[in-house]
Amino acid sequence: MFKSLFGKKTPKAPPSTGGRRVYAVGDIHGRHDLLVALLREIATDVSAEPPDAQPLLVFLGDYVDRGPGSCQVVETILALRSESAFEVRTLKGNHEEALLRFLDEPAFGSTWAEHGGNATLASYGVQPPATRTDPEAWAVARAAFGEALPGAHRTFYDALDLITEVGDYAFVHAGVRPGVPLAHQTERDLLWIRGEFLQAPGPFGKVIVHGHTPMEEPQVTPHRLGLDTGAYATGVLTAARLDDGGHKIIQARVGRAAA
Ligand SMILES: [Mn+2]
Repeated sequence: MFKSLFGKKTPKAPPSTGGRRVYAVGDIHGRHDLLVALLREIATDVSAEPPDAQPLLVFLGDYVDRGPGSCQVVETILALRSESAFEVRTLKGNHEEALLRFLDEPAFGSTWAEHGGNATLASYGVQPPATRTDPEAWAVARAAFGEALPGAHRTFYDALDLITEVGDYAFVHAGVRPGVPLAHQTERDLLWIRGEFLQAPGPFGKVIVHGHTPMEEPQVTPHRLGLDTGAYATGVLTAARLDDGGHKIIQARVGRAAA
C-alpha cells in the first residue's frame, strides 16, 4: 500500500469543456469538397457517440481564398447555422480581414490577389482584373463584387468573432501573444501571430485551439492544438473533437488540389 503511493503522480485530468461536446474545424480556404467530406465525418462521429446536449461546431477562420469554392463554403456554413444539429460559432481569419479590406479599399485588391483573392472573386462569379497592378480594374472588380455578394454573406463576414471560449479552451484563428491575458489580446495577434506563439511553451491562460500556420500533422501540446493542415495544398482538412474525456482528431482527405 505504502509503496504504491510513493512517488506516484496524481493522473492529470484533461482540460474541461464544461460537459459540452465541441468540434473545431481548421482552415478551409475554399475547399468546399473537403468541408462537405469533413462534415460527413463529424456527423458519423455524432451518431456513433451521441452527446448529451447539442454539440458546438467552431470554425477557426480562413474560409476563403486559394481554393475554388469560397462562396460555397460560406453558403454551407450559413446552412448549418439555420439547422439545429449544431450550435455554430465562426471566427475571423486574416483572409476574411483581407476580403473586408478590399470592400473598403479596392486598390488593396492587388495585395489580396497575391494571397488567393482572385479565387474568391471567381467563386462569386466576378472576373478578377487581368492586370494585378491596375487600380481602375480593381475599382471595377470591387463594384462587381459588391453587387455579387449576397447580403447574408456580407453579414457573415462582418459578424465573425475574434475569440470564443468553452470551459478550459479558447478558440482563435492564429494564436495569442504569450504573457498577455486573453482579454487583452489584440486583433492583429489573434489573426496573424505565428513564431512568438508557436515557439512559446505556454501556458496561455487556456488551452488554445487555432489554425493559420499549416503543418503536416495536427499540433498537440498540453497548451495548444494547431489544426491547420494546409487543406488547399494537401487535400487534408482537420477537425478536433473535444469533450471532458480529451481530444480526438477527425480528418477528411480528398486528394490534392489541381495545379
Ligand atoms: Mn490564416
